[in-house]
Amino acid sequence: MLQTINNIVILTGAGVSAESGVATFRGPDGLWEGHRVEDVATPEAFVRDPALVQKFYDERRAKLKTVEPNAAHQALARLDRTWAGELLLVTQNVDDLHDRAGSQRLLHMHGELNSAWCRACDAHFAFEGEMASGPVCPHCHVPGCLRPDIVWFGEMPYQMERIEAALARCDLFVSIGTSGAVYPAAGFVQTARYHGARTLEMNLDPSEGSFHFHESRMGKAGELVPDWVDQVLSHGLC
Ligand code: BV8
Repeated sequence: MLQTINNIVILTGAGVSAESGVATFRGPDGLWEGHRVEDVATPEAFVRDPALVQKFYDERRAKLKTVEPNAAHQALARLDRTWAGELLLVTQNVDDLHDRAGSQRLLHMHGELNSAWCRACDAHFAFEGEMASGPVCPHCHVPGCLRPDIVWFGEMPYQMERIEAALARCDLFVSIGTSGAVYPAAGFVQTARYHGARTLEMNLDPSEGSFHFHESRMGKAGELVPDWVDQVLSHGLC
């Protein structure tokens, strides 16, 4: 049943950046760039071995300079420029590919590689260098107090109230390229359905939450997303 839509919330995960050459979290070997997630993406890991964690994020930050937005990022940016109704693109990704493609109505719920958080003065600011050497904070001038501005396991994702409000108002919730393994993001589809939204998943293979969606389209984001954006922009239906 096709319905008219006005307000859209889109959630993306690592799968939307896979065709740009950015590693996903749960590859075949279950490791993430050779590490167990709990060894590099928790506050406890940062206390236990700050050098390992800083190196892990310095390498991923540096890699961003070698990759480009793909057709999925570009199609979502085109939707952002054109859609007259409400639109919020919530990404779990910490890469800058949605930003570089031009998406404006964008929210990084798990932080960004190109941002630093000073533990001395609590400043959050754009950062593109390497952190392992203990650079000075440009705000408080204290050296060696920067951490990646990333939401680790056990930490509260950013702007949850804004996300919940958008989910309560949306007519359409679209999930793209995520395994549905991590909460609270994995629960957004249930919140959207509770509020009466239609729900669509586009993913390379079934996710842990596929059964929650009204519709699931299996395939590569670089192929599925541009077709879906064309469909929405030409008919305003889903
Ligand atoms: C919190 C930043 C509370 C790091 C990330 C037990 C039950 C339920 C929940 C929990 C539990 N125990 C603990 C929790 C909470 C925990 C959680 O959910 N754990 C899981 C493991 C069970 N969650 C948290 O800790 C969150 N915080 O709950 O706070 C709180 C309350 C009060 C006060 C304080 C705190 C915080 C979670 C955030 C962690 N940070 N990222 C970094 O990037 O360095 S998570 C990370 O994994 C991602 O950001 C993402 O969110 C998540 C899942 O990754 P995906 O993006 O889905 O990637 P994945 O590889 O898994 O899947 C890729 C998909 O793409 C696949 O399905 C694949 O098929 C598809 N794909 C591949 N190629 C393509 C494709 N699709 C299309 N096209 C392609 N070409």
